[in-house]
Amino acid sequence: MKKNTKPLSLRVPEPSGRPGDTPDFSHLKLDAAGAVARPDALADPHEMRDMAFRLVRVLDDSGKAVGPWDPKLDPETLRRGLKAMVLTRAFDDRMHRAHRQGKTSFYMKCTGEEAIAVAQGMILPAEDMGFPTYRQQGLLIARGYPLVDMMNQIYSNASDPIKGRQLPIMYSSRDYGFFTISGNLGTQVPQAVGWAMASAYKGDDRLAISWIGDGATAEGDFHNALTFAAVYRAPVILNIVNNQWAISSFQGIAGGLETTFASKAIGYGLPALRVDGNDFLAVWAATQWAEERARANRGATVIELFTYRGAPHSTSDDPSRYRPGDEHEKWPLGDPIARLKQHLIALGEWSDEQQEAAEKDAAEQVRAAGKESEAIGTLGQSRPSVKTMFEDVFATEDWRLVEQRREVGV
Ligand SMILES: Cc1ncc(C[n+]2csc(CCOP(=O)(O)OP(=O)(O)O)c2C)c(N)n1
Repeated sequence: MKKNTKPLSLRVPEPSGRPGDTPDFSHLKLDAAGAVARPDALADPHEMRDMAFRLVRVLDDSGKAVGPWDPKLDPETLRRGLKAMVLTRAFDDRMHRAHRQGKTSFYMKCTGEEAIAVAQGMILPAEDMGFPTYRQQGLLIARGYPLVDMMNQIYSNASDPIKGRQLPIMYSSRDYGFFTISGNLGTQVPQAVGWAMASAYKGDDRLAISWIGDGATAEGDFHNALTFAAVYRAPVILNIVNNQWAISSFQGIAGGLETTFASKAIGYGLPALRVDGNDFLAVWAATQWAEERARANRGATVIELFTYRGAPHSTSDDPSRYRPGDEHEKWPLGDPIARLKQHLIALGEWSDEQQEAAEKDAAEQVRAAGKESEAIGTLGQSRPSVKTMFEDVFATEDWRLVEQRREVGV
């Protein structure tokens, strides 16, 4: 056996801060707003590889939209986006509280990530199927899905659209372009690619869009999906939401330390954009770029959305055990709601009073939906008929299930 000068050892990546440490983001290389060029949407992937290592940003520190990626949205669209983000946050806050009050068994917030699903849900029509994770509730909210139906699902009550069969927040709505959420991380990405392949195979006009977290990119499904998307030029937008954390694991453990998540696309021959995920305008512009490309039959785009998970991973998590308590406040890309608000105010199209009114209105919408849903029942107070437990296992009735149902006496 050969001897090394030093025994071999493994490197185990560690985050830049642990509880009690001062948050340190000095290692991040953040492009200034407006600094990154905008390639033609039909560009060849090899001509734009550097995009995977840059950061597309539109809103500067004073809230001004600058540079070639400014999507030049009209104030009405901006206000709609802001209100949808505010509503998403209000919904999260109420449902998180509902968990603490014992009204539901589980909840997950998307605090700090609202711009992503809201902007993308506004750009693409519901005919373009979304393949979300559990952190894209903004997609349903931006598309006007009834809040009361979301709550009924969370409470697994008698009006739960998916009949109490799933963990809270695992929504499903074909009509709103929201593919059934699965608890198994990453599975939705190859499914999105397959859906997009089917659309192209049929000569249809519809696109697919998927999301995956930074942690889940370590799943094999993510890599299989990229191969298929590239080989067949599937009309799909493949988002990676890099919120820095996968429960208690920092993004370096999933492979984000040596390179960017966007750059993983390069090895598959796919174009990649890396975007400030807390900048509503940058998310909008990048998504439109990818959409234009897909609609022109140039295939898939990978978009890394650089953001920060502001809330605990879920109601079962306590982040103070593994990261500095004030890390979120120190996040250099700020808060997506505050930044869009600042932009609209700078344009003279919004005010602190209007913001306050919008927040009050959102809280009121959520409260009204809450009352309606809670009247049907919170966790355990009302539930779908036990009989439905045996339905939809197969498309047609199966004698074994019929027997089991009879044994239960329903
Ligand atoms: C295949 C699989 N492995 C593990 C889990 C448990 N799990 C649920 S969420 C999660 C972290 C995911 O982190 P990330 O992909 O970064 O998304 P985020 O929660 O940060 O949005 C893990 C490990 C799971 N649901 N499925």
